[in-house]
Amino acid sequence: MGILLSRILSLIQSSRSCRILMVGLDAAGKTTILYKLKLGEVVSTIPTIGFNVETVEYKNISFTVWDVGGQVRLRPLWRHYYQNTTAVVYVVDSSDSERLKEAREELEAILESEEVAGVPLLVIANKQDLPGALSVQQVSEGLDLRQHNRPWHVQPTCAITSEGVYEALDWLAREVAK
Ligand code: G3D
Ligand code: MG
Repeated sequence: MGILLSRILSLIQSSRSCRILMVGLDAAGKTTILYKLKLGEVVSTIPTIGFNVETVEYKNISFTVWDVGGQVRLRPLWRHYYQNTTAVVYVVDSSDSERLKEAREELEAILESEEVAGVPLLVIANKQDLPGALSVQQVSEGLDLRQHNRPWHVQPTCAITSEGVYEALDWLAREVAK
């Protein structure tokens, strides 16, 4: 926690605004993580374009969160949120190996957008507490992360207990500070 705070403070001192997109399939654990970060009030809105978006603002850092998957027709609308993105956080339910392929397809659909070209990618391999959870290596391979031309990192977490959540942000903060 102390490390996280100091990283966040150094981000603020750099006075650059920092926009973080946090996405993933529904039930991956995004909302849980957002609340665990305790950065501030989580605001949930349903813009006219028709999907639920959660945001948290903390000084000059903003998190924007939504569910991907299932609705290919909505994808073009997401681009509205891509502009000036500093980092992408992709949350995966590690216990849901059946949907890992879908998770990979949705991730690829986001990352092919030029607005997020080269932007660091943090993958959160969440729900590590559940039996049969995929390992970091299995998640990396399942998402085919090596194909991406950007800094990336996979962090195992259990959002319920916050285990790994601050380490995840620590990686992110270091990348963003570069
Ligand atoms: P989403 O915002 O990505 O859709 P949520 O996902 O944060 O709403 O989480 C979906 C469900 O998974 C929630 O359960 C939540 O408590 C649970 N969950 C989140 N992270 C973990 C984790 O690390 N381990 C376990 N075991 N469960 C987790 P409910 O029952 O509220 O739907
Ligand atoms: Mg949610």
